[in-house]
Amino acid sequence: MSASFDAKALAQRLFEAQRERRAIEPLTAERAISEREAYDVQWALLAEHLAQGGKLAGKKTGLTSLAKQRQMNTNEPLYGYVIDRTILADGAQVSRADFIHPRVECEIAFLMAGRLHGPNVSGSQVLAATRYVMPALEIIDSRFAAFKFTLPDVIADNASAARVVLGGSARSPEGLDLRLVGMLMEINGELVATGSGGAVLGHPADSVAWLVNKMAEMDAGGLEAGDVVMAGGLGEAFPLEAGDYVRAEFAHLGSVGVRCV
Ligand code: OOG
Ligand code: MG
Repeated sequence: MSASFDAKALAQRLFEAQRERRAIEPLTAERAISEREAYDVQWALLAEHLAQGGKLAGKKTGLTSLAKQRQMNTNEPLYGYVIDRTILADGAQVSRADFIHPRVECEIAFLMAGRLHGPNVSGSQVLAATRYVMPALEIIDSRFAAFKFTLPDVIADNASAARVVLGGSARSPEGLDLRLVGMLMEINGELVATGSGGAVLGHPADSVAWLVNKMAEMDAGGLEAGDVVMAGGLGEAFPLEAGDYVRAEFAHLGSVGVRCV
C-alpha cells in the first residue's frame, strides 16, 4: 500500500456521492489502484453502510456476461455486497430522484441454504448449497460521472449496486438446467432484451462459484446461509427513467417487475 492510499477516505467519498446523488470523477483519475486496494475500498464502504444501520443481506457478481463486459469495456467480473434495505419485493416502486443515473438489468438470484467458502468451489457445490433461485432485476447506479470507470473504480464503488428486486415463486434449482432458462425483458410493454442463464459465465451457478472463490482470494469470507446472491446481468443494462415500468419474464422461474416514478 502506498502512503497516499487511504481506503477509508475513498470509501467516504463514494458514500457521500451516493447519499447526495452526485457523480464524482473515477478514483483512478488520481492514482492507479490495484484490484486488492479496490476491494479494500469496497470493504471500507460496506463498513460505512453497516455503521449507518444497513445490514449485510448478500452478495452480487457483476460483469459476468459478454454483453455487460462489452457494454462496460472490461473483460473481468467483479463482486460486491447487497445491503438489506436495497432489496425490494416484486412490483415495488422506486423514485428516479433517489439515483444519479440508474440503469436496470435482468438477473437470476440465488438464496443460499448453507455456508460456502472458497477456494476451489464448483458450480455443482453452489447448486447443492442453494435453497431457491428467483427471477430478479437489479438497478445499478454508478457513482462515477457518465457511468465511466475502470475495473478498480467500479470494484471500489461496490459494483454500482443500488437496488435488487426479487420476484417469481422461489423454487429449488433441482431439475432445472439454469443455462437454458430463457428470459424476456420489457420496458413499458416493449421488448428490449432476451437472454438465457448461460449468458453469465456459461452457468449462473458458475458465476456464483466465481464469486465465492474470488472472495476467498481477497480474504473476504464467502457465502453464508440466507445470503441473497445476484449472479450478474444476463444482457446489457438499460437507462431507467421516471414513468418506466420494467418487467422480466423467465422460463420456469416466473416474472419480476419494478415501477419507476
Ligand atoms: C457494474 C455492475 C455490473 C452486472 O450484473 O453485470 C453488474 C456496472 O455495470 O456498472 O451488476
Ligand atoms: Mg448486476
